[in-house]
Amino acid sequence: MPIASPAASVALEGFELRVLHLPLVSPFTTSFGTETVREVIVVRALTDGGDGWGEIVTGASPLYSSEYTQGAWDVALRFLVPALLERGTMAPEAVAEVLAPFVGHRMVKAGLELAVLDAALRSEGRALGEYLGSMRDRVPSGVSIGIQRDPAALVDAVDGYLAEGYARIKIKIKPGRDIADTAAVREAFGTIALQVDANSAYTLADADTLAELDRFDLLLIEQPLQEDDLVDHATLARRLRTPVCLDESIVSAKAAADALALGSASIINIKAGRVGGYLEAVAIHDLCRDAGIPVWCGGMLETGIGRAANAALSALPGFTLPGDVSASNRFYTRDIVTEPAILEDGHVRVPTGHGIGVEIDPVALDDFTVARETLTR
Ligand code: NPG
Repeated sequence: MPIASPAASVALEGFELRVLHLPLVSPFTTSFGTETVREVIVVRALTDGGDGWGEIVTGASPLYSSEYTQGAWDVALRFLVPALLERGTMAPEAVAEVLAPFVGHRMVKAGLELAVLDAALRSEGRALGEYLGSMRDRVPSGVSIGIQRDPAALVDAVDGYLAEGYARIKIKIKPGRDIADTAAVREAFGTIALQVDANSAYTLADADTLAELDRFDLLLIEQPLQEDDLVDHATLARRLRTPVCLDESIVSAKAAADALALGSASIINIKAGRVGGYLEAVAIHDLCRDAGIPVWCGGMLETGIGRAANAALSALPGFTLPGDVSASNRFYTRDIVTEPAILEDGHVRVPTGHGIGVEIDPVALDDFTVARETLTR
């Protein structure tokens, strides 16, 4: 269902942007590379109703998508923030429309929109979850595990996360690190909820290999082919018994509708950053729900800001599969919020405080900041 009751308008007085470097507890390897530090941009909207916080989930390099930190920084300060400040007073629902003339840069738009939304909801004393249409007070928590040294090391890693209580395991795969890794996990742990993520590492020529995954009864295979391969994904989906789920390809509600019409996916991963914001994310949720397509919330190694918002989004009724909404300590020893997400009985709680429902730890924020810029009206 669309947002039941719109948020208040706020007068925008300025935006502070910071680049943060957060060390990861262990290296995170995907088919596109290894990260040891999460580089992220934190947004603070300065408004007449108080501050609001958002997060731009671009990484240091354009490897997952075309967006990356320095590009995001430039487009935000040169075009997007000035456009918002020029408009002055607005409801959060108008942010996307003000930014629509600027092509792409969805992660930047999402971070700016979240900051304005947080400020507006805090000023009204409303929680983001309630605003978005959350139906649950906690959500099952899945964990995403990077490619390890070898299958034995992967089994050890999975063992540790299962012991912590994670409700679902996702492993990263790439050509040459797929069948044996998946077989090792399935053999070691039996019928656990298991899925794989290829991050676009294959082509249709790999269909025979990917079909070998069918014997492992996976929940899904995520984004096997390139971002713009909707037709090839449809061809592959007809060939596989494992459900195909799209991540990188789903950049908007329109892209989701196209993918469903073509039969490119039977499950969709929703990430607010990738689609341009939490409101577009709700629109995708709604259209998938109407079509009977399960969705789940993806993760981008968010700080406590995005992690809180993702928990709220994941509590919408169409999120019927566990998301990559893990505890903060899955990635970080120290977060930038005072109450980082924790795992309780395999679940993460949906914050109930005003706005995103978590408070910033100003000392941690300063400690991780490597660049900072403020634009005011
Ligand atoms: O739990 O936040 C998390 C990480 C989930 O695997 C995860 N994210 O491809 O979905 C992905 C991957 C990712 C992370 C992609 C960071 C890009 C940047």
